[in-house]
Amino acid sequence: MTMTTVASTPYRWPFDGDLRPDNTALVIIDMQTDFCGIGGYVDKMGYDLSLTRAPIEPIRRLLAAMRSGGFHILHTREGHRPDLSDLPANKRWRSQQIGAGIGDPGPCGRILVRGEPGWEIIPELAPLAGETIIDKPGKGSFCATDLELILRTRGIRNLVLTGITTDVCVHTTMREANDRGFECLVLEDCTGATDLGNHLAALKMVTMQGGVFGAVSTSQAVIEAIGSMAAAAPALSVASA
Ligand code: C5J
Repeated sequence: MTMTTVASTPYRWPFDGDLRPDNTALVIIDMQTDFCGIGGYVDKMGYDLSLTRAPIEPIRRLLAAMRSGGFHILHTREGHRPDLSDLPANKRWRSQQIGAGIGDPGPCGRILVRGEPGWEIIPELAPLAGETIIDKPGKGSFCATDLELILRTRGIRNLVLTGITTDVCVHTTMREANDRGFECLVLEDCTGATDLGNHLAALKMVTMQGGVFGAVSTSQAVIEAIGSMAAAAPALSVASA
């Protein structure tokens, strides 16, 4: 077996060098207008949108590379049913305290409600037909979704995690995935938080205990690893001919 790994901290990822397009997915978490667009949920809460918009370009480049490399691509969207039957009362109450009540009308439609303009994935990172979209009511992508079933059915065990926000939905998803035995890599330039300190702290947490939830890297390192796989492929087919 050819070993391909990504330069990352605190270990080269994945741990066993088994990185292939068919066992690896790019997961793009919650790149929705509500989290990075003008008039969306994060904007209504008064946070700095430049922090949650910073990963857009790096993700766009990585997405193009992983699409052409034949990797699995998954997108997630956080949002609630229009009747709010899946919105816990405490989540709604907290959002109201900060002036961005989930389910309330806003400049981008009802905040964090499925089907509303603010809930849509931003056009720069729009899913292609055939790419999986996971709709989730919570922070983690495994809670109350069919994500695990889809990953296991497709034989995916390596997850490259990107999106927003680093300290909330990306971290919760990484922790859920790690506990289920998935091998996770989070990319520092393809994630962002509503607070830079929280972004940096969330990344640092991953690197403790030999990589307590996985490893941390950059989009460039993943793109280079994909390039080295592509460069090795013709040599392998010549060698086996
Ligand atoms: C939050 C998310 N922060 N996508 N959602 O409420 O991180």
